[in-house]
Amino acid sequence: MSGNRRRFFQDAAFFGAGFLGLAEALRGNTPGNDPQTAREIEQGRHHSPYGKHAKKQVAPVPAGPDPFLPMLTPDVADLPHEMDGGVKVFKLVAEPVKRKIAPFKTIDVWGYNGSCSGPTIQVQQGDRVRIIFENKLPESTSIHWHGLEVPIEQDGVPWISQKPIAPGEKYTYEFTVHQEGTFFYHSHGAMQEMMGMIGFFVAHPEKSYKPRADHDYGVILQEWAVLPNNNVPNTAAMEYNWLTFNGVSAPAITPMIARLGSRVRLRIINMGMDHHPIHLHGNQFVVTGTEGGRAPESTWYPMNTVLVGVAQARVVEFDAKYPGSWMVHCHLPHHMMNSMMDLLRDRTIETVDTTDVKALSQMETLAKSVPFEHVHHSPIAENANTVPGFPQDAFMEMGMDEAVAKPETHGLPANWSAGMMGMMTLVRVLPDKEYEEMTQRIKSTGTAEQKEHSHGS
Ligand SMILES: [Cu+2]
Repeated sequence: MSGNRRRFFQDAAFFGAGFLGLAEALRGNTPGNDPQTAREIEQGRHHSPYGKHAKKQVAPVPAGPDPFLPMLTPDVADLPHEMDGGVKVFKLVAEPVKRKIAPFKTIDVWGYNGSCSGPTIQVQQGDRVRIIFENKLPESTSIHWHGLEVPIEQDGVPWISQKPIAPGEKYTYEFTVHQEGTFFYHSHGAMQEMMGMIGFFVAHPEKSYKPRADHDYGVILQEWAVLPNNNVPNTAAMEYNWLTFNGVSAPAITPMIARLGSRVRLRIINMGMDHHPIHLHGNQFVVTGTEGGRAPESTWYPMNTVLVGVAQARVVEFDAKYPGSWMVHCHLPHHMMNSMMDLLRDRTIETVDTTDVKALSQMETLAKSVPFEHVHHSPIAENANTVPGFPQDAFMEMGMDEAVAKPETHGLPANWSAGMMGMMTLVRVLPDKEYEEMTQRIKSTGTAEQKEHSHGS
């Protein structure tokens, strides 16, 4: 078994460790009880997040990168790789994709390897990577490695650094990743970007971040303008009616699961037209990284809302101290909604449908067409119709628990999905016993991306 092959299995093993809740093996990260750090401090080699070494000359520490815990991208698979000598080889295919963004809405987008958002590429600082790219789009394209310091001929800008990759053509990118951090790959055509052509490119650090995280999750922010009864996003639009995390709208987004007492890392990247203030309920976090890599600890301060601007990455971390299902969502009001126009189909919105009976019957008709069970909406006052401004949120709820059920939603209260819309998901912080049960449930039932992880090559 070659070293590289062994290294791959090592990576896979560490993925399994985190996913199956065996992250204890990775814990004990304070400088006092982390052998690596303790040794570095002892030998005067402990270095800052910038990588500046202490001046003192010391004997070399045994070489080799630290094992890392791969990031999980809910609802998106990892891109598998093979080893060729010392090179990690990925095969990336640009192609049209049908993406089910809600139980009643599938859109025609463009992505990579059948996925939109594109599959997650994970490497480690120092890796040599080769991406064998194939264009199955009806037009030319190229791939830009956003934030990565690569030679100009690898930069993926049509006509500037390479010729456009024509339909049916293959092109090979190859470079060494000397950085650590949260990067992305995307088409360098603006309309293709808005058609969905983006994915994570995560470079895990050669030496583990301190403190180490027990869970690592990634979210891609995207926006879509899809007219009623249409499936193709209008990429020239300036207004959006569908907002997604990893290519899925709430409540169809898979919740993130964390063990009570663990440290959670959440990486968020934005490839849209708007900036998104991402808010976490019930917890404070610190921003530990940007699209430029790890931020020095001296810059960390408590927050619970982080603005993720276009083309930016923000990495936040928090200690999951409080059990519960905590919302993570964009706080722009119109990004906390889904378009229901498709459900109306050839019906018109009747502004007189503001009474309980009429609204309820309309919602029931819509729900039946999907189909899912419609739960009676929250109570309204008897004289609601006499109050100027009514209705606002009344009649907006459309619970669809069963239509979006998966292992990660198990145990949520009835009608939990009614208030979940747009860019919105949950971090479910579970005590040990529930966490173990949940990981067993996920393991035995599984979802597409997790199966991908478990047999990846
Ligand atoms: Cu937003």
